[in-house]
Amino acid sequence: MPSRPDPATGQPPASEANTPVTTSTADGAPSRGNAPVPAVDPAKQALGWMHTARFLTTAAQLHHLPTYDLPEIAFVGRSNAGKSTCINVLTQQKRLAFASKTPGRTQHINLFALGRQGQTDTVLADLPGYGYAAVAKMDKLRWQQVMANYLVSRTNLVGIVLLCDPRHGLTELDETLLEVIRPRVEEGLKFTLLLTKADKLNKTEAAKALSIARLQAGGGTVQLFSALKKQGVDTLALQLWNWTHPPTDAA
Ligand SMILES: Nc1nc2c(ncn2[C@@H]2O[C@H](COP(=O)(O)OP(=O)(O)O)[C@@H](O)[C@H]2O)c(=O)[nH]1
Ligand SMILES: [Mg+2]
Repeated sequence: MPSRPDPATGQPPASEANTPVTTSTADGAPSRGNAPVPAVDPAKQALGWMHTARFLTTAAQLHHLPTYDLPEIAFVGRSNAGKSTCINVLTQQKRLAFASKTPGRTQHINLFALGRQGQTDTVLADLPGYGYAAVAKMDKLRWQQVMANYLVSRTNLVGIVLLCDPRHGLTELDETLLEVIRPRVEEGLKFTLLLTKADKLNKTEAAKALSIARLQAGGGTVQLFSALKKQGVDTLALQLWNWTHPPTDAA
């Protein structure tokens, strides 16, 4: 059976790793030598892994961005979609992604490192937000070029989280981005569309937003997320863990 390593230790999940050892008693009857170990919640462990996030580096331009021989997950979305808030809630660090709000850094690509004991096993990339109210056409084109180049040139990229405020729906720039992403998703790139600020929707609106987004996303998963209500945080943490730690056939 395939097994995944444990987010906390890099070892197989407790349920498998700690399978009690069967020994024999004096009368030859099998008995369990080890006391049962409580099951570990994989989502909690994934959150623990997310919490190890630390600032790695920043670059104003793509060609200045170092490439690491590690799986990378990119967070993209229009400005104000809730990207910084999502990264902060996910990593349970109040100011991690807001660092990118410091003047001059808003258009930078910021990388964060994830991994226990300072051993980086995954890189998170916070890509510049896009779609400011009065963004110049040239800026739009430049941004699209940066995104397209990023998606094509980051050979270590394993997954993309696209954030969208469902009250505004997918914008033209989201659609453009999806067109670049889709062929890569078909090649195996992981993708999820996060509908942010879900706390602002009632049940009917949420269901409607999900079904529309599923049609538009065309691949990957679509999920509701609320930083305020902590909705979807566990699911996303576990999903990112699974993207970067695919099961190994330990058969
Ligand atoms: N109600 C609500 N507001 C949110 C949520 N996430 C972010 N926001 C707000 O949306 C605004 C933009 O968030 P921010 O993370 O800075 O967006 P970014 O530009 O995509 O990084 C801020 O005022 C946040 O407080 C959420 O889950 N619920
Ligand atoms: Mg931001």
